[in-house]
Amino acid sequence: MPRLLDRIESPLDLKRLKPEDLPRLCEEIREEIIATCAKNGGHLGSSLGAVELIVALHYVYTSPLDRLVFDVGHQAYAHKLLTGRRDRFRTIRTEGGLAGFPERHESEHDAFGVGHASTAVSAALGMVEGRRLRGEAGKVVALMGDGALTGGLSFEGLNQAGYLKRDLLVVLNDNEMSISPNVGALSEWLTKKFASRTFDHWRRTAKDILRQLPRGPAAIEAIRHAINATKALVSPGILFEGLGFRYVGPVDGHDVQGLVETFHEVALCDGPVLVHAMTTKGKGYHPAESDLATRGHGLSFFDVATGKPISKKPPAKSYTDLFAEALCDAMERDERIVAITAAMLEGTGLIKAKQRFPDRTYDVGIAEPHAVTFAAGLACEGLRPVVAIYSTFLQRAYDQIIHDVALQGLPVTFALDRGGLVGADGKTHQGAFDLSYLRCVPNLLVMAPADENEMRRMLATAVEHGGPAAFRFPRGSGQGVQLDAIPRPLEIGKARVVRDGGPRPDVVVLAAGTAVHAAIAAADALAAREAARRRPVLRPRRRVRPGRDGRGVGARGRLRLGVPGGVRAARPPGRGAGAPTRPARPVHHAWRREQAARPARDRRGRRRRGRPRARRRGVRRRARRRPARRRVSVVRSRQ
Ligand SMILES: Cc1ncc(C[n+]2csc(CCOP(=O)(O)OP(=O)(O)O)c2C)c(N)n1
Repeated sequence: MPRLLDRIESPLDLKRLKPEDLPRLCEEIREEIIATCAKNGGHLGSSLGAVELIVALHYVYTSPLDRLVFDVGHQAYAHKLLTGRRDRFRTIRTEGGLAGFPERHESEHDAFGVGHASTAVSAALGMVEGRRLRGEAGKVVALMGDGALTGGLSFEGLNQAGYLKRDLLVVLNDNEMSISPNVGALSEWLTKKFASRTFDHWRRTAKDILRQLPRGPAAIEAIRHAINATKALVSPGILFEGLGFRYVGPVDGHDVQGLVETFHEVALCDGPVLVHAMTTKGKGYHPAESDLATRGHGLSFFDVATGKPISKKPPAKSYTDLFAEALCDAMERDERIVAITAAMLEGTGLIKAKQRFPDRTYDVGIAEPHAVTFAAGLACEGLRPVVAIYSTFLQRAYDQIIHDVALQGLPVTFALDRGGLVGADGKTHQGAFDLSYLRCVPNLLVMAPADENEMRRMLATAVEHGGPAAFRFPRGSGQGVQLDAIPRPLEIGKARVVRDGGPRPDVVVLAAGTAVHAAIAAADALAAREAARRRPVLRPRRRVRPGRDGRGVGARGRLRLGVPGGVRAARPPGRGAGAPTRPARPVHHAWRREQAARPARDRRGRRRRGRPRARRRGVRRRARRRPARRRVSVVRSRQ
C-alpha cells in the first residue's frame, strides 16, 4: 500500500487526510524516524514520543500562519517530515543535510531556532505579543516537555503569559522523563495526574448517582462546588491555574484523534491555555521503550531489529568516563567534594557518582543557573562543589559564574564536558565559546588538559586551589596515556615544555588543550621536512627564546595551534575599537571527523591559508640567505 506520508508535501496535505487515517500516518512517521536514527543517530526516544502531538497540532493549526514553537527541538522530527522536508529527512544531522533541531533558515515552518531547553514559552509569548502589536492574525503554540518545565526560564514565561492573558497554547508533553527520569518537586507534583484520573472516574460515577436522586438545584450546585474544590487538591492543574492558565488534562498524548478534538476545542478559547498530555518516550519502538535509563533519548547508529548499537571499533574510554572515575576517587578521598549536574547524569558520567555517593550527588533538573548558585551556597559552608556541565549549557549560567562564584572567590569547580566541536548536534551545541567567555572572569582559574591524565590532575588542582576553577575537555575518547595512581595538582600559571631540541631554535609551537598532540605531530613533521630539505621551511620574522613559562616568545616568532574547536574573543580594544566588526559564523552540524578536517577560518569566515605565511616566496628566498640553527620547541601554555 502506498504510504500516506509520501502524499504530504506540506501541512495543507495533512489536513486533507481523514481523522481516521491519522493513526496510520503516525505509524509511517515512526518507521521513518527509526530507520533514519539507526543510520544517522539522533534524538529517537523524544521524537517517537511526540509523533501524535505534532500530527494533531499540524492537523488543527495552520503553520506557518500559526506558529509552532518547540522546546529543545529534539522532538521535532515528525514536524520536519510534515513540513516539506521528507525527501531530505535521511540527511538529517549530516554535513550539508537537515539540522537535528528546528532552524529558522531551514524552513518557514521552524518558527524558532532551538537546541537548549526551556525557551519555548518565552519565545512563543514574544510572538503572540509581536503579532498583537503589528495587528497580525494567527495562533501561537509552544510544545514543551516536563523536563524543560524544570528550567526557571519556563516559569518566567508562564508567569508573564498568565499576567498578560493573551491567547497562547502551551502543550505540556509529559513523559516523566528528562534525559533520565525527571526529578524535583514539580515532577512529583505532576504525578498527581494519576490521582486526578481516578478522581475523574469517581466524579463521573458520583454525578450519575446524584442525577437519579431527588434533589433541588441548590443542593446539586453545592455538591458541584465541593467536587471541584476536591479536584483542585488532587489535580496538577491547580499550579497552572494559579498562574493564570486554563488547564486541560491530563489527556492521552498518543490518541491522535482525541488530541485533534482537544486542540479544536482549545483553539476556540481566549487567554492562555495549557494542555497536559501524557506520553511515553520511545513510543512504538520496543528497544527504546524498554530502556529504563533514558528510553532511547539520544542514540548513535544502531541495528533496527535489536536496537543494539553498531560500533566499528571497541570504544576507548571517553574523557567523560575518565572524569567521572576521577571524580568518584576524589570524592572517596575528600568528603568535602559534592557533585552537581543539571539533568545530565548520563551525559556527564555523574550517574557513577550518584550510585556511589547518592547523598553528595545532586541532579537539579534543567536548571544551570540554579546549579551554579546552589554550588556557591555549598562552597560558603566549606564544601568543594564540582559542577559537571556541558560547555554549551554553562553559557546559560554566565551571571551566576561571575556574580555568585567568581567575585566572591568561592571554591567551585566547573568541569566542562564537550569543550570544542561536538559534531552532529550542530551549532547550538558546539562548546566553542567556553575559553573566551571564561578567560575574562576575574579570580577564575581556567585550564584545558592535553590528555586524560592531565585532566585528572586538573581536577585535583581545581579542588586544592581553594578558589573558583574551570577545566574543559573534549567529547570522545582520551589519548590512551598512562594514568597516575593518585593525580597530583599542577603548578598554576606555568607552561610546560613538552619537547625541546630539533633543527630550528627560532621556531616555537604553542598549543593548549588536546591541540598539544597535534602540535607535537606538527613539530615532528616540520623537523623531518627541515632535515630533508636542508633549508628552513619556516622563517619567523624575529628570533625568539621561550622562557619556561612560555613568556618571552616573540609575538611573530611562533607557530600557534589553538585549542581545538574554540573561538577567539572579540577584537581587543585599541585594534579598530569602535569599528563594527563582522560577526563570527557558527559551526554547523557534521560528523566530528569532517568538522576537524575543515580548514580553519578567520573572523570573517574566510579560509585561512593552507600554508604558513613564511613559506611564501619572498620570505623563503630571504630565509635561504640566513640559515638558522635547527631546533623545534613545543611549548604548551597553561592558564
Ligand atoms: C539548557 C539545556 N540544558 C540541558 C540540555 C540537555 N537536554 C536535552 S533534552 C533534555 C531533556 C528534555 O526533557 P523533556 O523536555 O521532558 O523532553 P523529552 O526528551 O522527555 O521529550 C536535556 C536535559 C539542553 N538541551 N538544554
